[in-house]
Amino acid sequence: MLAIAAQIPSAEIGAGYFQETHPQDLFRECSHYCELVSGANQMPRALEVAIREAVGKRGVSVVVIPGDVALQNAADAPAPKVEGLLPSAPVVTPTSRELDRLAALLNGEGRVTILCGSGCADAHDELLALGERLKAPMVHALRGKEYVEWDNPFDVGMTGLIGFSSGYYAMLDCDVLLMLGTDFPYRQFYPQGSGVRIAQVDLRAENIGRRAAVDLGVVGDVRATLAALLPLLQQKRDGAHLAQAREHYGKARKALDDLAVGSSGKRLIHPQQIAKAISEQAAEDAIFTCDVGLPTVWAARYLAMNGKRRLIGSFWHGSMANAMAQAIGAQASFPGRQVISLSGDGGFSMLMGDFLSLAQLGLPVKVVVFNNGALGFIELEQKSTGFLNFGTEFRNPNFAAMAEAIGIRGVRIENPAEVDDGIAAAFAHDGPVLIDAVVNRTELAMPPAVTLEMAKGFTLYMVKAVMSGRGDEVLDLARSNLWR
Ligand SMILES: Cc1ncc(C[n+]2csc(CCOP(=O)(O)OP(=O)(O)O)c2C)c(N)n1
Ligand SMILES: [Mg+2]
Repeated sequence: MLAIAAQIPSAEIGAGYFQETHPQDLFRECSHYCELVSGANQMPRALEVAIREAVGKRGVSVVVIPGDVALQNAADAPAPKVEGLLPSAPVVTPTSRELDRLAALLNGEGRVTILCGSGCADAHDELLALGERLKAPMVHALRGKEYVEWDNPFDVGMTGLIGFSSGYYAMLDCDVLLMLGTDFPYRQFYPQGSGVRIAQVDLRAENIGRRAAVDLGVVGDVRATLAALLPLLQQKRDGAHLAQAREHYGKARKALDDLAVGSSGKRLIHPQQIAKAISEQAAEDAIFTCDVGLPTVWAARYLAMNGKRRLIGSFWHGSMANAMAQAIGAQASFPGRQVISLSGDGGFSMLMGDFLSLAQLGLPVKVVVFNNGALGFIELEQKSTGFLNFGTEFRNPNFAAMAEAIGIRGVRIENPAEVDDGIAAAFAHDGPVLIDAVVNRTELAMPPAVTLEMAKGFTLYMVKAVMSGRGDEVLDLARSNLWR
């Protein structure tokens, strides 16, 4: 992404002028490249550098230009050559020595678990061959979900705060952990202690070893590395580790699916039911975006990927209100694809003015608001750490009626029996739609009898246990850690 940010007139910079900020400072933290252009003679070179940085590092570049500089006559510079501006991505394969070392580690005795991140994009075939060869369960980080989970008999779910217990335990209970294209940041979820050996494959050398102490780090892209590695790997015979992890995953999956059923007659919609219905009714190549907060949890657990669908969120910065904004960008870039925003009521309200853009620009985005009347995720954090929830409640309008008032189709769903038809009608509409899904506020099971004392120092595990829907796990954790 290349962003061009305007600056105040160059003669006024540093004088505390009207509207003065320093955009190059503001955006520095969330971009790879961010520079002020002070004169026409820096152009087009600064712009070319910005483009190369954004493409090469697959991220954001920002060029800051004062209006008067933008209006200066172009410098007498040669036109850029497109070939040199957008080089194609390299194929990076480790040396044969490194591949031999990695193969030796994986060929040794012991149960292997694989942790997959977004670096596994385009490597589905190689991953499956690897899982088969090593009889290894695969856990994914959230950003790996869209590349790893589908049609994958080795998948045992996600790890992390909002992950599955099966993902967590498959990583904890192994002898060798192989990290593939992942920078999964929560160190607490990596196996601790000396018993487990860790190998990491990543294209970015600087990422190796920064989350967990690795025994072997290999620089390469996942697909090319696996293709070169596979011929060196022996077929493992013992499938017990994989079978155990799969069984655990099957149970976790079933428990989650059981939560996604709506009981008719009961006027309480589980948000899980909404998410599952969205997944079942969405197009084969739909682009989903999900808000930070509980919508990310529902997306991670109930949206089925297939290699053609995409799932986009603020998975790194974790910045609220991302989903509709990302959906606008996705729909503008792919006018022919179905784009569905899983928005929180908090997130949606935060950037509600931009909702008008859907009508203004004619973007047929389907915005699903999980209307739970609260900053649900925060409420959960408060409760699960022993605090009374505070300042989290909303007095919401009828979002569907509001949408209709501004010329966008609004569908309000208040009853489990209306979910399937309501979503079908909304998706069939040829234009933007808002689905106001009135869902249960307190959805995830609270651990019984948590005291502040117990919660101290266990925040992460508490929240994790709550997320897994199993309050009793918290007591187990507290018992084994505190009362030993
Ligand atoms: C800009 C920003 N502000 C605050 C937060 C902290 N935060 C994370 S999730 C969340 C609540 C989200 O509420 P909502 O959009 O209603 O989703 P819910 O969890 O209720 O489904 C908050 C306040 C954040 N991540 N980003
Ligand atoms: Mg909410």
